[in-house]
Amino acid sequence: MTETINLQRRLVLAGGAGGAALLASGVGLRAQEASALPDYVSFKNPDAMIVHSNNTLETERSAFGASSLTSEERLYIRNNVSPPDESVLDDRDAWEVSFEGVAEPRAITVGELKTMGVETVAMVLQCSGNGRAYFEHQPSGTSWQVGAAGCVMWTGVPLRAVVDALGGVAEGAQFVTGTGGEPIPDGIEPRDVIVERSVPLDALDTILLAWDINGEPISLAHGGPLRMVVPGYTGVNNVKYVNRVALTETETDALIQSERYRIHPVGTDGSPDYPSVWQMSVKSWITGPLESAVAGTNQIIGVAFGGINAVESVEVSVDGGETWEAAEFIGPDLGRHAWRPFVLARELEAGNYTIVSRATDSEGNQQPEEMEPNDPGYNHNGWRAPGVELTVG
Ligand SMILES: Nc1nc2c(c(=O)[nH]1)N[C@H]1C(S)=C(S)[C@@H](COP(=O)(O)O)O[C@H]1N2
Ligand SMILES: [Mo]
Repeated sequence: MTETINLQRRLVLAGGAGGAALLASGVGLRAQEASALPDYVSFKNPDAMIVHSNNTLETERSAFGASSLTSEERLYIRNNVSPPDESVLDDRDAWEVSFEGVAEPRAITVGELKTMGVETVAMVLQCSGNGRAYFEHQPSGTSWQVGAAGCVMWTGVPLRAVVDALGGVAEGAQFVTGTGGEPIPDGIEPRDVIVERSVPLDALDTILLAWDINGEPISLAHGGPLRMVVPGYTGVNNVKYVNRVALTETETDALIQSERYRIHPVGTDGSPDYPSVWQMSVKSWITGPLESAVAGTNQIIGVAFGGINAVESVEVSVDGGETWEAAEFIGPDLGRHAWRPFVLARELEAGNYTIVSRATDSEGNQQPEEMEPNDPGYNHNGWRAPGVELTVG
């Protein structure tokens, strides 16, 4: 609890004081008080973003409100490498993807992919490190709170349709491996920086190769001209600027797969012996009110999702988890992989409250109170730490 409050205070302070020093210490700046958003994300709403660095921008918790979908203007950003040159968007349909590990491998342009099938999925895109700030061992890496996530709608061709058109899956394939098309700087070993991720072949039936986000062509920042999206899997598996899709017998040996993004004990190094960050677990958080509220009826709102499963229900507690009340979902159900905003209308007298939420998925999995730590601080879904300290007056 105190950790959360301290973080919030530090974020507020960060806006006023010496920005550069605070950035260096890993605490984000509120964008409206930072000098500017980085150029390639200048379309973002500055009031909605916390700038941790050029390559890491977090959505302000209050900016989620009760929305079923997150606009590109508010969606978080996480780039491991600098994006390709903007000129790749001059002719989006000319972008080429090579398909391997199928009966008839070949390269296909986005223009041709658009003739092979079309589907839309709403899904939570969430960085594996979302909630890292809540681990007590202070993992290295961006101190994301709740805002390295959003719910977005992607439109593209089902990978299954492309694989079928290419004669089906090659014998022995166990993984779908997608490669990001960022140019690799000279003098660097490609394997060390390439964004290449493998996910289990099971995901083949839900993966889309997407060209639109929320009904518009995907911006460069979010992976245009083409992104491989894997519903229910953490952010890193959703490869932007995808230029190769291979059905492979083994996982890629790129560092981002073999050593990084693994769940390993605090103080150890990552390796292929530990589980990869793949499927997401059930999670929720309160999005309002966040600091103060007026005595009387309050609409306590938040978002909840099941990750790889659908979300079934969500409860809210105004006394830090002593007693729970069922919240109601708001708006349409956008499918298994989307989040659902929720509300609890609650009478609150003047006083101090600790507001927390706890979701359950369709398989009966419920968010734990505390999250077992792992060295890099991935997959946080404990309900206690993201609680809100609310003063009602
Ligand atoms: N090509 C490519 N794909 C990528 C990345 C990247 O750096 N390059 N970052 C990954 C990570 S770690 C995350 S959390 C998400 C972030 O997606 P966003 O910036 O669109 O929010 O993209 C993933 N896909
Ligand atoms: Mo990420």
